[in-house]
Amino acid sequence: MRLYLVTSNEHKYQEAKKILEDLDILFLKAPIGKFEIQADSLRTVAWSAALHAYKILREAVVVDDSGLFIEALKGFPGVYSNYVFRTLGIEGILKLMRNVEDRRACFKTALAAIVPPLDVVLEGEVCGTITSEPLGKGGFGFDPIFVPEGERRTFAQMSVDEKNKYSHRARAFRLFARWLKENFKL
Ligand code: ITT
Repeated sequence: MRLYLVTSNEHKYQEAKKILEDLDILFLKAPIGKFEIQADSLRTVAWSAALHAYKILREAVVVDDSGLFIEALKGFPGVYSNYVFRTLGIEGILKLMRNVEDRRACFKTALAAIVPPLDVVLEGEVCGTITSEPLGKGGFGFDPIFVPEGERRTFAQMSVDEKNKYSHRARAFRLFARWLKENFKL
């Protein structure tokens, strides 16, 4: 089976690939971009992007839409994480969090897949805390300021395998791997 991940983000592809590597599938980055609607839930964004990609490719597709939800900011940047990362950036988030004691935050992923004749939407989540300064050079996005529960290092201070032990994306893709095994005997 050939399965396309629809994303412009190479890091996402590398993280997901490690989770799916035991399955007998050819996991590729799609030759088309991710079509992103503006919506207030990750599930809606992921599902509409998957549908759009499937209509073009007519092959099995999977989309991951993710975001960082900060408790003290009432869930901001959430579904706007991509835009906020490109505009305010990490420094902007740290500024908003200056002198804020409650540092709790969660990363969430909604994964939508169309694997004919079936489709599915799954979720993954990891909670932790926002640091007061960026730490580490690995990963992408908000990785340098997020420490998952049970760790002292940020995601940016970890290898892909270490991040995959905890991450929202890895959790969603492990559920997806199980779903593929159960439904397609891979
Ligand atoms: P695609 O939409 O093309 O897949 P993207 O990077 O824009 O790539 P999202 O819209 O799903 O991905 O993610 C929104 C933002 O949330 C992203 O730009 C990052 O800043 C942040 N983000 C998502 N997952 C992350 C992770 O595992 N580590 C750090 N930041 C993450």
